[in-house]
Amino acid sequence: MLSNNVTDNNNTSKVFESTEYIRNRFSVVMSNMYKKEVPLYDELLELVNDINNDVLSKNNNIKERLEKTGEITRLNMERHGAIRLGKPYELFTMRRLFKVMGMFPVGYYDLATAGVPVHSTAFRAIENATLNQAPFRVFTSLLRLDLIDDEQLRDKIDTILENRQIFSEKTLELIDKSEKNGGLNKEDAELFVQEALKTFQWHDTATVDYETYEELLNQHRLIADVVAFKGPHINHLTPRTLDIDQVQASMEARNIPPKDNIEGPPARKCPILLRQTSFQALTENVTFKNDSGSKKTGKHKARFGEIEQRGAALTQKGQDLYHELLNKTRKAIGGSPTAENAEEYNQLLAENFKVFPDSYNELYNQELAYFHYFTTPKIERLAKDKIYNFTDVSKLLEDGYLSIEPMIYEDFLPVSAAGIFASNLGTDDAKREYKETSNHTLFEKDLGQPVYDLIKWYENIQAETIIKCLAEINA
Ligand code: OOG
Ligand code: NI
Repeated sequence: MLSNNVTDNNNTSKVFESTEYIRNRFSVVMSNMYKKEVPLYDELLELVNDINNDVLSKNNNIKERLEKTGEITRLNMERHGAIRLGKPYELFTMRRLFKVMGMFPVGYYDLATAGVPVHSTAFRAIENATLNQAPFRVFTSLLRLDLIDDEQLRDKIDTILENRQIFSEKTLELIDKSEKNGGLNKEDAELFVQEALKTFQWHDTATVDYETYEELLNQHRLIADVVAFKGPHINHLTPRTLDIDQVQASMEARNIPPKDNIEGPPARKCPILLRQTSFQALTENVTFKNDSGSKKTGKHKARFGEIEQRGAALTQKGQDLYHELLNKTRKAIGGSPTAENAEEYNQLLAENFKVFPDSYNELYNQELAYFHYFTTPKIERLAKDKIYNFTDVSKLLEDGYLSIEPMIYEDFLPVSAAGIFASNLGTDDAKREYKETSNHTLFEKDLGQPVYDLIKWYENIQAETIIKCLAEINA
């Protein structure tokens, strides 16, 4: 169904697989790999699936909304993963690799302010229809060596990273081929998926000796995770749930130890943005080798499980209000919540968010969220002699010729990301502060292109749905 009958530049009769097909295929093989690597992930998928089915069977309005926006078909396929890269070449090439699957960098996230020496983007599809067909995203971070003040260690890291190649020869060849021809045929697409997957797999042998590992770890646990291994192992793969509170409450019964609090906004009738929780990183055995050939076994914590619930995408005004209320709550309890004050934090968060309107009508009226527009059967009754345009939209909506459904937030939240990072790091790491912050320009230079602007993306998609409605009305 997702195959695309495209011919290549030379107009030969080769048939390319669609990028959606390749992306879905990649998401499936990655999920199968992660199930084997982290068995708790499989358990979590089962839990999320049960809860989603339960929510859908009990709430017809949620089901209808998801059917209308086209999200119902993607719900159980939806995943995001995360990787951490070491050097600019890796980010540059990762962009090219993801493009083969129709994934593009959206947004810039600065995590240095939250004590994590990386900056990031998320690779994902950028057309609404293809997002529904293949909803796979990868949060991708690049280590910021410029934030490491120990010059000697910085040089050492530089040398280690200089000597590593995280992509197989075959992957690089197929990226070239896809760029040159404008796509990959069935056989090449499958080969690409299998080869590219290798970059994301876990290696239980470190590339450095134990002393170096400890030195990296002492600088920051995350630096050890990026630098001491052969490649950027996927560190979590997150399914989407329709009720994260129910997942959080059911995790312990299944022996999946949850994080102390859910990141993001509080529970609401109309969910906004993104709420996330996770289970603690596994402690895994790693073999370290030294020059004399002797081996030492140590432990490494990096890979964890995460679950998310997605809600309405917010306008700049909505995001500003979200951050204001979140910061107010964090400030009142003295920063990130801990196991001891998680309950107090949740109560205060719910209290503070009472001023954030909790009906889709109000979110629309106050221009706090983005919406998909739909025509209603009533448009048959509209006068045929008038041409309708953007200025008529609110009146058409008011009079019932149009209806709206919230647009789902497709991206990430830096404060939540930092909270997830922190729950998997020692407290000392979580409290670190880096003086210098955002380096958006350098990130885009290393990436090799600008990232898509988040707000502009939602505005454009919203406008697209309005244009489609107007075309129907004016037809
Ligand atoms: C990335 C964490 C960010 C999210 O859901 O916010 C993320 C990482 O730990 O590498 O995946
Ligand atoms: Ni995540």
